[in-house]
Amino acid sequence: MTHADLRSDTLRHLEFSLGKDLPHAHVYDVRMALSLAVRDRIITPWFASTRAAYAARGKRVYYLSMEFLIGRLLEDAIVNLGLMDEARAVCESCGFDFATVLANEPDAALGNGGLGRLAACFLDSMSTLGCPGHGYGIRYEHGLFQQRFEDGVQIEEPEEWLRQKHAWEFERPEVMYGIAFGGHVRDHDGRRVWEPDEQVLAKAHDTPVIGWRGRWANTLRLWGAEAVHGFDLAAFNRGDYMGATAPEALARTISRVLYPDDTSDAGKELRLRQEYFFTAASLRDILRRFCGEHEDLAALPRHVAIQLNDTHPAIAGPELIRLLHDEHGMDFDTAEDTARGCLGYTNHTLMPEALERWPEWLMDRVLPRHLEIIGRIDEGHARAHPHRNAHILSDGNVNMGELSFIMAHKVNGVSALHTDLVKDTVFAELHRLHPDRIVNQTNGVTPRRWIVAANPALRKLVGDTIGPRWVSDLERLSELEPHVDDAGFMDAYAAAKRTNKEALARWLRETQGVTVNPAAMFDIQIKRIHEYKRQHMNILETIALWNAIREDPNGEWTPRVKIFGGKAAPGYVLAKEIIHLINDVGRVINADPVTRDWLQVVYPPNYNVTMAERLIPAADLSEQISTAGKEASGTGNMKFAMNGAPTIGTLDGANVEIRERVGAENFFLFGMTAPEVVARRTVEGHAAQAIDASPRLAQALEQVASGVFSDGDTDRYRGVVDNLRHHDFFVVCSDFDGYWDAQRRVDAAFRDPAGWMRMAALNTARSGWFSSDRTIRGYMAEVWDIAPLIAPASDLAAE
Ligand code: 6GP
Repeated sequence: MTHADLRSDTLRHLEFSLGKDLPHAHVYDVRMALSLAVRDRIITPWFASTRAAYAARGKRVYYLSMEFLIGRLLEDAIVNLGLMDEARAVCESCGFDFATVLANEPDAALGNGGLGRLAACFLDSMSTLGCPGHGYGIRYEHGLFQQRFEDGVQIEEPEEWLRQKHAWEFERPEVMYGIAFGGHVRDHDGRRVWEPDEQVLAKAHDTPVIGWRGRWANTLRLWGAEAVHGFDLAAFNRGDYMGATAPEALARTISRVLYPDDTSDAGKELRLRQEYFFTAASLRDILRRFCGEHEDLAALPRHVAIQLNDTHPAIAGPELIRLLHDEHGMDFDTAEDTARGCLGYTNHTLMPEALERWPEWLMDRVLPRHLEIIGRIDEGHARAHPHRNAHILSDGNVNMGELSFIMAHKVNGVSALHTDLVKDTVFAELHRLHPDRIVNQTNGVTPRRWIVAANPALRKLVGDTIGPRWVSDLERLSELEPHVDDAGFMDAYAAAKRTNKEALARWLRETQGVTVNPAAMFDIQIKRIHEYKRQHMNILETIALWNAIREDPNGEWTPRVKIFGGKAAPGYVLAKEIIHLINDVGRVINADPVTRDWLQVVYPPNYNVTMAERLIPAADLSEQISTAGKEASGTGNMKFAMNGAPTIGTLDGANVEIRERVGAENFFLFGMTAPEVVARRTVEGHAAQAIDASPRLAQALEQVASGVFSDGDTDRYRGVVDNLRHHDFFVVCSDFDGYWDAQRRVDAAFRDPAGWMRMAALNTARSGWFSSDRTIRGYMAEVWDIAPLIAPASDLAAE
């Protein structure tokens, strides 16, 4: 395909799909027209993949997830189809800057953080590998809230990505299911029959997901909620205009907002309804597809692998039993075994507040038949294991973690350490009863987005050095390793990093009005704001460093820009206080003429996937400083490593595996291990002891408490300060000195530019294992038992 083809298709869409003449076109029109022209090129491989999947009569994977944090899609499609140069030329020939056109697309922020972004990387890898499957989720009208700062305080505003037409989706009004809620269960001739009293329609919206080089495309199917009878004409005719639209508004509530919370049970009936809504619609769709191809429902596990992305779709177990037993007449035990044969469950966090539990009364009200089925699953499990303590139903709650475990044939953690902790803590007893069920699948990220699209400078250098095959075979990055001794290569590597840092500096100047020095170290912590992720430890270290520089302004310092990004759940008061503190500290420090050349704090608001794509390639240092045992895996840590930013971090989550692979000498380790953290917490007054032992920390805390950063307001940070002084569950104080020392090792290392770059390049060369292609291969082999339908890209001749 030539630039002329893409251009004529774009102009045709501009005219006939957008109804615009080029001289009058806005950037929106050009972006939409280009998107439609690119989308057209996905259709043929998409149909071919669907036909191949049907022809194979084999197994398909269904990835059920409340979140798909896909971000922007245009550049992704262009990259995967290899249309970069053509697309750029089309924009330029139309008189538009390519980057501006790409930037016009709203981020599809249909997720909170790691779990949702992982689902998006998995879709990319499944399509790249030719693993036939679908993603199933909710088409939220409002994605994750928009964050802005008012005097340093987080303000949440509704996100409006669907104000404009969504270029990538196909609405499927013919694929619609009635999803029932509420009512009662009655006995009919010895059969239990659910008589619901409410119904909402689930309508499908499909987005094709194209893999690398356009060899395969799967579907992301998102459900939108609609009312059965959307408009009450009688009410309207009575003059009750609000009442007339009430049924529609009520039904639509289900797919209206993404819950802005990634670690705690929202405890809302609406959330339970959302979970059932998309799970039930997806299962109906899966059974419809299966029944169109096969007769015998007992064969379901041979054709269907359903992955539960955390417990949010856990109701899939009882719902599948209900469909097989109540509706298709399979006997209960066979239905339960059949369901289990299909289901896999991924656990993404050990945080106790994130393990979903629904009050039985609520489940009874919303899903009465499911509560009965859950009771029966629980009793059956108790009969098989008479001395067990782990129950699905306990203390008036339905424990969705236990339900997921018992209903899945495989359960996985997301890093080696996390999987061990899953075995030893939350599911210790169930693991003992089912020792073969838990497996590990360490997370990964897609190099198509996180290197090829996000870091063109590095992509070019890697391609020039080792050829093109690394993109679908990331372990080949190791072929870069011999080049770290080659001065020419290292100069080019440093130049690529410098290009990215200059681009970030420009963006910060243009959008935030902040001037930073691209020669300074860009030290970046981007992720949800949470006490366990310890952004407050980072900002306390910043204060201590500020103090140290002021005491000795002529000392040997390393210039640093500390960059933060991330949102706090709106109801998480302490996390919001941490955001305020970072902004306050930044305001004071950035205004200090003595330290300005050495230390700056920058916190651009509204961190999202697009901002991550901008920050990560420009990073020198990756902050992965969670309390050991708390971060299940992390995936940002992998993106930084690939893009040549060494980690400062604890032995937590996938940091452990990153360090093993990149080498201990290319990783700045500090802090207690997971068992040491547990032991430390039992020491009475551990926080006070640590503060007494660290004059630096004591001083920084005292400055925060006494209002140095809050215009003398001694109340503003009482929450954070009291928590650290008296509770400190996340052992910030006890890890502080270790963190400080590690940062000084970082400073010293950065003062040797050649040594630093070598470390950065070794991080890139040794991070090939963290491709989500590797992760998906692991799921295919160990959880889904499915083979790809295309040959491995590594078998292809180099393009
Ligand atoms: C996150 C974990 O916190 C993170 O460590 C991990 O990398 C990511 O999942 C992907 O596995 N968990 C969530 O985002 C979450 O909502 C319920 O967990």
